[in-house]
Amino acid sequence: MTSHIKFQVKQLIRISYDFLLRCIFHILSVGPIPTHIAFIMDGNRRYARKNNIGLKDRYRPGFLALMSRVKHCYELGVKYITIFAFSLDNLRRQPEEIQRLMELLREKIEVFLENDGFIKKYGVRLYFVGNLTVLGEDIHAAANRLMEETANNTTTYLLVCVGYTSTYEMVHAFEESIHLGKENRIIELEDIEKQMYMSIAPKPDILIRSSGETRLSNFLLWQTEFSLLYCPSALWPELGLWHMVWALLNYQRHYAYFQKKMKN
Ligand SMILES: *[C@@H]1O[C@H](CO)[C@@H](O)[C@H](O)[C@H]1NC(C)=O
Ligand SMILES: *[C@@H]1O[C@H](CO)[C@@H](O)[C@H](O)[C@H]1NC(C)=O
Ligand SMILES: CC(=O)N[C@H]1CO[C@H](CO)[C@@H](O)[C@@H]1O
Repeated sequence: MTSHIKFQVKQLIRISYDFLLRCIFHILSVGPIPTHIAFIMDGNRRYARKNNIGLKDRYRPGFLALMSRVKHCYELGVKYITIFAFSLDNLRRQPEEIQRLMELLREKIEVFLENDGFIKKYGVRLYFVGNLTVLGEDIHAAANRLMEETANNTTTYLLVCVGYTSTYEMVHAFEESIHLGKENRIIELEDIEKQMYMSIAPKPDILIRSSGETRLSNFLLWQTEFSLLYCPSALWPELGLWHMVWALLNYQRHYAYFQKKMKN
């Protein structure tokens, strides 16, 4: 009997807590809202180890967390979300793990292509950013199809960085600028910026990296000069609404500073 009551009290506390967070979220939505939030989804492996999740399902909790965070952001009015799925460096991990990630990616692309409830509801345009040949032919083709299917959407954007590293992006952009540059013409900053893969979006206002790591790990080095960095210790699947509230509060507190910096 007492354990039953204890359970109910716990439930009640949890529901009140969620309700409270939602209220705070609503209050914050009256203030300035970032246009672009980028995520480094770190800590999936540690989370799986902590919770005895096998290799097969290692990335599933992380995917659920991702969808939940993305929806909250879109509902709040954030237009662009960028996620660091896996870098070129990640590909040096165990092949079995890469294969799992690829399978999950393929499965999710197929779900999006077949049942576009999420895409429709939020008017999402999907971009895969980076050297997509690392995906292999099948997944590359599916990714291209998904990009084409959503190409007319303009409400929100989801940028999925795969086979991406910042240094690779820069080299690619420099090469393109030189290639496109006319003879005897000095290459300007804008020429290079235009050739960056990420030029499809404004620079991120906030970069969140989970699991307490405070490195950028070759992600958006060019684009984060004025971004607010937030590195909560929560592992990626544990990153919750509370962390988003905290990031938003910090953003709003420093909003005047960011505005000034961005203009200069
Ligand atoms: C993309 O990656 C593939 C495979 O690693 C490589 O062969 C190719 O040169 C890369 N493409 C570019 C444009 O760098
Ligand atoms: C996007 O718009 C163009 C031009 O209106 C149209 O030809 C194309 O079929 C549309 N694509 C999709 C996937 O709806
Ligand atoms: C709001 C909006 O334009 N949604 C469209 C996004 O793209 C999908 C797939 O083409 C359409 O079905 C939606 O209507």
